[in-house]
Parts: sequence; C-alpha cells; structure tokens
Amino acid sequence: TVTNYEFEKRERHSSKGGSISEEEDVFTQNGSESSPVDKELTRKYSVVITLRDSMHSLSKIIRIFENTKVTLDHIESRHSRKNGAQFEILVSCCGSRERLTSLANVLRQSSQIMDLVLLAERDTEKKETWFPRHISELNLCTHLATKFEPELDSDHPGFTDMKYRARRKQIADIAFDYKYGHPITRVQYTDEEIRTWGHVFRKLKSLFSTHACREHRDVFDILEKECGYSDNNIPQLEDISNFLKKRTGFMLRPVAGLLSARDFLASLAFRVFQCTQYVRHGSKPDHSPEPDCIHELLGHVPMLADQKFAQFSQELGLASLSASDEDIEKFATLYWFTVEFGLCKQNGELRAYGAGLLSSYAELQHALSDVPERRPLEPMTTSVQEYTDDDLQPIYFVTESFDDMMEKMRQYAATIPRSNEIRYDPYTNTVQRLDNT
Ligand code: HBI
Ligand code: NLE
Ligand code: FE
Repeated sequence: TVTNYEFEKRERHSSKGGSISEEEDVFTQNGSESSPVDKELTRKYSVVITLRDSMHSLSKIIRIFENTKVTLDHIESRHSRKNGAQFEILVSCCGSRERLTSLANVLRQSSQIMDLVLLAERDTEKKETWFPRHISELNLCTHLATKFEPELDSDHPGFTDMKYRARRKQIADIAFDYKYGHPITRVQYTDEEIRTWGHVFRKLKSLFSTHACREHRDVFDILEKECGYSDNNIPQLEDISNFLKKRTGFMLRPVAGLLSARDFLASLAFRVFQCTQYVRHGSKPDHSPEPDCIHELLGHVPMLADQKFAQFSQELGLASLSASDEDIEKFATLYWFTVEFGLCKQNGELRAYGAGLLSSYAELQHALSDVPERRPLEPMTTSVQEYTDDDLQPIYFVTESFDDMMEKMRQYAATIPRSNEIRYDPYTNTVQRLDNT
C-alpha cells in the first residue's frame, strides 16, 4: 500500500507519548529484564524503517520478518524527508517482545537501513469506545450500514423504480430529523403501500395460529382490537410506541434503514427500538432482505410487548455497550439467531418467535418445514455461526424456553471481557458503571 493515512495517524499517536526514539529506548532497555511470561506475550508493534536507497531491499527485509516469525499485518511506504534517505516503510506486525528485539537487531545491521524505530502499541488497546450514557444520546447513534439501499444496490427490487426511491427518501427524512422526545411524524401511506401491507397481513395471519409462539399470538389479538392492526390500515409508529411504552417501557425511534450493529444494539439497552417506517417494494412482498415497517410491526412489536422478551432484548443491548468490535459481531449474530430468526419449543411443538420469520410468509413456512437445519441455541457456538442476510436461512437455532434463553445469554455475556459492569437506571434513563466513571 502506498497511502500516507495510517502513517500520519501513527505519528500523531506516537507524539503523544514522547518522541519516537524515547519509546525505542524504553523498549530496548526493558527488553532484557522482562519475565519469561512477558516474553511470550504476543503484542502489536509498528516498525518504521528508513531506507537509504531504492526499495530493492524491501523483499529481503520482509524475508527477515518471516524468518523471525513475526506476523505482518500491514505495510506502507512513503518518500522520506530525511537527508540521505529515500523511503520510509511502516510495518504493522505482531509477535513477542523477544522476537521483535532480535528482528530489530538483525535489521539494524543492514547497510541499506539508515534508521529503524520500533513502537509498541501500548495505548491503542486500552482505548475505550464511546457509548451512550443517556437515552437522548441515541440521537448520536445513527450510523447507517450501506446495505440493501434501493439507491445503491442494483439487486434491490426498488432500484429501477424512481417513484419508490423518492418515497424512501421522503420517509427517511423523518428519521434523519428525529430527536429524542419528539413525537414520531405520521406518514400518510399510499393505497399501493396499504395494498402491500394488506397482502402480507392476510397471508401471515393465516399462519400465525400454527406457526407463531404464544406470546406473539396473545399480543397480536390485542393489537387488532386496540391498535388498528388490520389488513387495510398501517398503524402509525407514534401510536404503537405509546402502546409499547405502557406494556414494557419500550419506545420506538424512527430510523432510515439498516444501522450499524453497535448503534442498533446500544439502543436496546435503553429499551428503545430503532424502527423503519417505509414499506417494502410491492413486487416482492413475501420476503424482504431488509427491515421495513411490515417487518417491525408484525414481527418485532408483538414480541417487544412481552415482558420477558423485552427484558431479554434490553440485556442483550446492555451487554453490547463498550464491547470490542469482535464481540459486537458476536452479539449481532446472537441477535440474528434469536430476536430475528429464533425458534422455540412450546407444548412439544416448534414455534417461531423471531421477527424476521413472523414478518415473512415465505420464511415462516420454510423455517418450520423439514428443509432447513435446526440446532439447539448455545450462545458460545451460535455467536460465531455464519449466516446469510439476503435469503432464507439454512440454519435456525431452537430454545427450550425464554427463561432458558435468558439464562444462557447471561452466562455468555459474563464471559465477555469488559472494563466495567454496567447497570441501567430506569428513573433517569441512564446507564451507569458500577465504579461511577
Ligand atoms: N438496523 N434498522 C435496523 N434494524 C435491524 O434489525 C438491524 C439494524 N442494524 C444491525 C442489525 N439489525 C443486525 O446486525 C443485528 O444482528 C444487530
Ligand atoms: N425477511 C424479513 C421479512 O421479509 O419481513 C425481514 C428481515 C429483516 C432482518
Ligand atoms: Fe428486525
């Protein structure tokens, strides 16, 4: 790579902790005194190598890395501004302190190398990721993932439909303008949108009695009686948010599309559900890879109105706060196989509680048919299971009960390294760390 971006970032970073050569001194002086355990510890290092002449020696240098079994992560080059030097090479690598010391010693003997600086990335690992502490800070958690956009994705059923794209933009603006505490702007749905909703509504309703879990069926009856759920009316998010607030304290917040997993999960910690407001394209009503309000209203809302399920969702959110990127990925996968595509056993029968199943006529039938594979939910393995997010799932995970699922998830979350325990204060809608930092 011949970009300067990483290079500059690291220079800024290293200048905070003193000059580069000071770091180097600390490194070499302490190197021989470290304990045997310390020596085996693999850490990340950056090596900046100043080359006298051309880059011809680069391949030899790389071979020395390989010979000392230091793993390369990233290499960049740039022209050097130093007198008598041609290039500077930045190498990000990984290895034990001992290996890096011997590597540096070997390299320094090369006549091609004018200067070599070794930096241990001490504080990059310590750095804390920001997370919202108060429910209003969800106004900052709006990082959209660019996936399934009708504008950008040529496979999207709305890609060539300019009218649909304009409509999506119009509804997205409600979400972009939204601030915590505002009522959610109502949408006057078109006849076409209501037709799409009605089609999905009728077909799914015919499956719920045999395919949906008890919790979903119970709330769905109430939503029909009290909240205007019917095949000729798309309920408004504001009204449904108020209904949920009374049932479990969950609130809806409009969102323009798929959010980053970190932001999406963080909102659950505050019992806020990020909810899309547009309707899927009418040409593919029975399965949509992206969330839309049909998915949210028919799939998620009934489940979020259940006390136990609401608790489960919030705990998943709380566990995700301050987690590393790798752990966020795992929590997102667990969310996927439970809240979105989970199956459970009830009275000896298999039932769907996952919202992605309860909002898709095609997938609800598929999930309970004998086509897909089904495995018991086991967070440790489920969290690393690969999945497809643009078609029917080949694998589903089955839980014995919501209590069992909650217990397993708590045990799993307890194994995730986090700097501090976090608790939620419902009176102030804040998350606090137990050490008050
Ligand atoms: N964003 N709006 C929205 N809706 C989702 O269901 C959603 C998301 N972003 C990420 C995401 N789901 C998945 O990564 C979950 O597994 C967390
Ligand atoms: N496949 C679901 C549906 O068609 O309603 C949406 C899933 C969103 C993750
Ligand atoms: Fe969803």
